Amino acid sequence: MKWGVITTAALLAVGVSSASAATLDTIKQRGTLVCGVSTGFAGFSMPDSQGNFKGLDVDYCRALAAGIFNDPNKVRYVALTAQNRFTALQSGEIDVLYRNSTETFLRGATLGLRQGPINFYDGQGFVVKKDAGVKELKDLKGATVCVAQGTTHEVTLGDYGRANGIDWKPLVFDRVDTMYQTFFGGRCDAMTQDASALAGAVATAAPNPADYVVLPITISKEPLGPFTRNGDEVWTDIVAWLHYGLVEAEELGVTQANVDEKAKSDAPAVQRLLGISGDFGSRLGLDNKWMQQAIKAGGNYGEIFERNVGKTSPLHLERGLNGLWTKGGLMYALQFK
Ligand SMILES: N[C@@H](CCC(=O)N[C@@H](CS)C(=O)NCC(=O)O)C(=O)O
Repeated sequence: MKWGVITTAALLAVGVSSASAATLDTIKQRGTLVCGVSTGFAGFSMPDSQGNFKGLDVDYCRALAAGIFNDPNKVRYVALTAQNRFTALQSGEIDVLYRNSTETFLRGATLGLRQGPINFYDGQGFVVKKDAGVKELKDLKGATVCVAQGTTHEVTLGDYGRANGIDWKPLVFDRVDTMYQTFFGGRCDAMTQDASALAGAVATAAPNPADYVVLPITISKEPLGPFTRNGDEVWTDIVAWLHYGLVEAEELGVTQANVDEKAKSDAPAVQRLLGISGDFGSRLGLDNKWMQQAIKAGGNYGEIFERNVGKTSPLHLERGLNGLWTKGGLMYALQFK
């Protein structure tokens, strides 16, 4: 009996270390994390005028690099379209995909990929010109609707139109910049994508943002989160616990500014999160202070949200579903225990 237990434990330990050998070891040897992001989606991942990527997804890449290397700049960004994002991960071109990607049954079950904790709850929305007088989706009967290829939106647009007798005509784009140019150039009556992306598009790509309105209607759930490859449970765990750690930090009031001070706290939950007790990081092949390093890089979940997409950002989004569970939202961290 005793032997049986020891043997099982030993086998499990071997299994864990061989899985972790893959992605984390490759990243450590390379000295850089390779993060798949979008080609340009304001608020989530978008290069600034110097070519530096900025956004909520980018801040997750930075926090992850900081957790591994204690340096948020040790990231190489690979800009991916909706069409080529999953193949880039399958082929090993990137270590992790943080690219406003909706988690679905088929993406989880058929692509050889894992879906991590949701870092943004979104929904498919519509933007129209204010003077078009569109009040509800039925007003878009016969309308041309710009939509991006390879997205959940392409499918949902068709399903919703058929189910509700709205004969809109999809105009499908491979490149999002061409889609924006076409819509803002007046060729489509409406454009559909994640509501957050529409807010970003109006704020950054519209010739005159005040001329457009994002309708207060969504036709789907779009839970966005990170993707990793099957077969590397440790790496998938690291990506998952990074998110839980950033949400837990918000719950516990640990911020980018006070993380050093909080590391001296004797509150058990804070000590475990920040690696003062519990040895959590080393169980994943990381420094025990990995979450301290990650929080120092860009703050907790709430700080990342506010800076990139919140009320004071160009997107002006409310926390809504992305608020903490204690404040009516869906952000809920598993415990570091
Ligand atoms: N969340 C949806 C849509 C994601 C998506 O790719 N959206 C397009 C626009 S609707 C985008 O962000 N494109 C940015 C880019 O291609 O760089 C999905 O996972 O299918």
